[in-house]
Amino acid sequence: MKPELVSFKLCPFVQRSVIVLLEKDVPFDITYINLKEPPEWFQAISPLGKVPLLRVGETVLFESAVIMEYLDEVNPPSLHPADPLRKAHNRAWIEFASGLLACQYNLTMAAADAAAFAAQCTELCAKLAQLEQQVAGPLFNGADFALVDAAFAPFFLRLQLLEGWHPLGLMQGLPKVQAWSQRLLQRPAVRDSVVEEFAELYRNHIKGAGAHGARVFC
Ligand SMILES: N[C@@H](CCC(=O)N[C@@H](CS)C(=O)NCC(=O)O)C(=O)O
Repeated sequence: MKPELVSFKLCPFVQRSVIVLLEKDVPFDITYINLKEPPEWFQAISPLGKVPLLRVGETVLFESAVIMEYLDEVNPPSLHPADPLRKAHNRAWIEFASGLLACQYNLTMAAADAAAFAAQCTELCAKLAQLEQQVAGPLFNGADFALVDAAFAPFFLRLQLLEGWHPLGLMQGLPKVQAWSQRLLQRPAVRDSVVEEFAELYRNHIKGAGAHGARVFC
């Protein structure tokens, strides 16, 4: 059965699953909705009112980490490390990646003024410094691409754009994180995981939010 992802075009959480599906060359459908005016059918099936959803036949899955794991499991070979401890460690860092995405959202869309923006930069730098200790290099676990890499890639794709629009140097002094980010962004599955007009849409989204990030990046 062909899986169907329900998404909106800028969602980093949906992007994780798109990367996994592209890495595994699995056919899928993707339906985009407007999150500001979600259609009734979406409200009826989304327990948290959030994307991603994955529809497989009559079953609806939600939560990006759960969806990634399901897609990985039914499309072997697995992108998780085989060792249970390492696998659990990867899952823990996937959760950390979600915190990083929330921080990036606050930086771009929520920080009301320069002070709040600076506080988000400080928090992001601290989180990235934590990450530097964990990256084996060149990818998170070493040579093999894993689900944990797919979970972080949407963050790095956005960070690259933000740094291009207004250099903040958030990865300065973090050589492993920098090299990891470069490797991820070179992967076709990562590059192809967003719509063609992504950069423009992302910038307009930040502008539209009208927070301090709009003045910095747009
Ligand atoms: N923990 C969720 C987070 C998903 C999430 O925050 N999705 C955002 C879009 S990127 C959303 O649907 N927001 C709508 C809302 O919160 O009302 C996951 O990992 O799937």
